[in-house]
Amino acid sequence: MPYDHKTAEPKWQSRWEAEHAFATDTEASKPKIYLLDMFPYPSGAGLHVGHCEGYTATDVLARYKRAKGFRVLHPMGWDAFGLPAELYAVRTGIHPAKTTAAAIANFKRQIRSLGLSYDWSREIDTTDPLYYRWTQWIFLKLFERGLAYQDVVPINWCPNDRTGLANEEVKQGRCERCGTLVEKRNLRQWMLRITAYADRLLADLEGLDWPEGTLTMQREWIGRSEGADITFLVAEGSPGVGEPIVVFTTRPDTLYGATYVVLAPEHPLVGKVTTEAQRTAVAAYVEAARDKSERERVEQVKTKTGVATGAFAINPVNGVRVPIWIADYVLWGYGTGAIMAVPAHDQRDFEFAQAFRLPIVQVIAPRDGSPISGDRAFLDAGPGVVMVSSGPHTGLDSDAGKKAVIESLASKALARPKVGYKLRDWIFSRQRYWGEPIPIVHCERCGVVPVPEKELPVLLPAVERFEPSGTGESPLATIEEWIRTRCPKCDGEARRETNTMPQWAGSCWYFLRFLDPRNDRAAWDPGIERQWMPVDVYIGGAEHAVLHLLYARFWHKVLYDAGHVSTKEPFAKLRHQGMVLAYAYRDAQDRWQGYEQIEFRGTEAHVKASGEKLVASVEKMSKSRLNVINPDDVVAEHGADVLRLYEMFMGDFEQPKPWDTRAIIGLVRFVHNVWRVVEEPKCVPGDPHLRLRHKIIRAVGERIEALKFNTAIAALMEYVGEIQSKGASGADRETLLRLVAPFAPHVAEEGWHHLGHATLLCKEPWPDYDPALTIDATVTIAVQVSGKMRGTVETERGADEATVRAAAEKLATVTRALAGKRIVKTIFVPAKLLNLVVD
Ligand code: ANZ
Ligand code: ZN
Repeated sequence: MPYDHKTAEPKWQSRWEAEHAFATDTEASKPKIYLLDMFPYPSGAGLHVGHCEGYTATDVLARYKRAKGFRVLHPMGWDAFGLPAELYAVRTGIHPAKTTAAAIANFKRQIRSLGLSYDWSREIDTTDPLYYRWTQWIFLKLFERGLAYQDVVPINWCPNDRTGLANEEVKQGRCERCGTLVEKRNLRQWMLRITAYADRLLADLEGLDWPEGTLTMQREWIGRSEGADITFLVAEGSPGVGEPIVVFTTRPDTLYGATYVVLAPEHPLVGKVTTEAQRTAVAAYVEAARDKSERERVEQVKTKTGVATGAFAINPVNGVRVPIWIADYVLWGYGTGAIMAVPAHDQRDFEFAQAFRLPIVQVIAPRDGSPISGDRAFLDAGPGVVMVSSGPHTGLDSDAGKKAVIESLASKALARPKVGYKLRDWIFSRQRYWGEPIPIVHCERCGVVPVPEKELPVLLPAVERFEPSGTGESPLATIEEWIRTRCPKCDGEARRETNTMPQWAGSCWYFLRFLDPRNDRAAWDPGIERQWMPVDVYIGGAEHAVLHLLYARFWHKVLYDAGHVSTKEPFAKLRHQGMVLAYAYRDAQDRWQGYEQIEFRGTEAHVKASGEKLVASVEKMSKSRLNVINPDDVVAEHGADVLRLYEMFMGDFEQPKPWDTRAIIGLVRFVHNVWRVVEEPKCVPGDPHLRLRHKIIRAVGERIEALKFNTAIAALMEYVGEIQSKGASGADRETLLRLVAPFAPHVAEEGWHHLGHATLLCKEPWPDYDPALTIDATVTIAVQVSGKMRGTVETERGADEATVRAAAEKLATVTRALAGKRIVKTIFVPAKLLNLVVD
């Protein structure tokens, strides 16, 4: 009887569920492993094959580790607050809770159809008041520790979505969501002091088993740089004479080459120092700069813009009068918002100086006197670089020079060492409805008062309209009866905070709630926390390299400091699944066939074969391109096992790879072949595949552990091919099913049942292997005569010298070479080589 996935898959899924097969084992004597997926935003579009890739990988690990005797925590939930549901509500009037519930139901149906072995009794939903009660509780912890505060800040404002955006949500000056150019607006905001943790967020990256690229992105995002604040005083004859202009520089060694100073357009000194003659031009420039976002300003490499103030400042190290300019390549939010410009040694300053004909003075040079090109030398500080034309500091190497320059000015209080960070405090409020209410009330007498813990959660009230007010306030600001409350401190009249938390909040700690999801007295039990944390393997998309993964680390450290968690870091090991791409044109699959060496560059796949280089084009899967593969279709046509196997077999787990509809057939055949082995009525006598079987057990286990799923499946294919053509023993059949089970659990259960077992295969242990049996029994030994290769002999592994020599001397080629000669010495390398040295 052929295998029918359509009946088998739902049958086993129901049985697993009925028997609670994947309930978390809490047996403390077993080793633990916490395997976590980045939980999805339940969008209306449903599951993507990219989701399936990551989820299948953790599921293979989970099933494998359970079989290896681990207690496995493998939960799933929903990151369900967010803008899409709210925008949909604005359009249709349907409450976000409704659309969210429908999307969750659909996601859950899809995930169940894949046979993923989650412990559903731990399911969580960030929009559930029983969950966000604790998100609000953590906010109070942040508030208590002075890490949550209000500030009026220029925020990125999306005029289309009518809400503030975090820096991370702005891409090239545009709203990441809708692409509208982002404006600046001054609004009262809640801020989280993530900068207080900058050094620890940086230092603790050291101990993490994370992809190098992600570590680098976090380091760059934090952007620590050591340097100094140096003071230039406004010169005689300029407005604002004597005012200090403090600049931040990482290169005090270049101070003698500072030929002008630049203020950010927002700098408060701009008005003070601008001369009458320049007033109009400066005002116009400042106005224009207001609408550009920070990132946009940094990225405008080509066209430097700026305007002179007409004023001058004094370079503190040599007394030279330098002009004061205003330019938007200097950011108000970084350092001091003012720089000393050293055009000879800084690329941006060089371009600016060229455009505005400002002097360029070289003050550092290679120590060995090697020439530099023209008047610029963008040399990094380091031992090979010395200061030149720098008065008493001339000849010092750049690192010693930095210190010396700071020291020489420190006595006059014109310089002090400083560490700068790119990291900004996190703008934590959103003027939105569909988010966690910030648990704060504003009292006229007491000011900002936290809602007492026992009054949490602050529930989202029912509303009729979801449109943001457009004044910068949340839709909650229109619900008077909700806003009006009593002050927890003085019991006087007070008003609720109407801002909500950003979408990132719920995902900052969900992995902790999974530990103890139904606890209604605490966010989690500390004893349980110690039994499971940290997350051992965390799998999700690389797009979260700096947002979620930085915020969650920050919250975790705060919780650690407050004594609520036992580990400094939440995620010990992190891996990103490679993106699943689509071919950009129809015949690309034909060009692809038979080529193995693929290199992805952007959206192109370069295929190398016998010297010629073919290019296939690949692209992201997207609705607009009509190239999205719906997992439902694949499950319906081929079954979940085939989808799972294909996702794992497509290529290296961490590399991008295109979906190739035709290659699926290979996996359909594999499932079919597994079934045929099981169905074959007779077993072969004896145990002809003993060594191969042990080898495969070893290979599959090792490759799963290394996340080399594609090569694990390749080993299984080899094994199936061999036992199918030569006949399987009883041990072969059962082992095959055990090894296939993590990848294709349904056909494996069906086969197990067919072999007469009443137990569930997912509860069975992983087979052991004997290391000795994983090594080939026979070896090929090279035979040399006086170092010259004369042939090979096959012997038992472990054969001694005499045995090998006896076999070697039977070879005609060897006999000929030895004829008439005397063996004076033998060199024997067991299992490798025998060299008969003759005189
Ligand atoms: C003089 C100099 C000479 C600089 C030189 C660099 C090279 P990182 O390393 O990224 O921290 N800078 C300081 N504040 C700035 C701001 N608000 N907007 C734009 N640029 C700013 O960069 C520090 C360097 O960036 C500082 O060192 C300063 O330029 C510039 F050969 O000072 B430097
Ligand atoms: Zn009060």
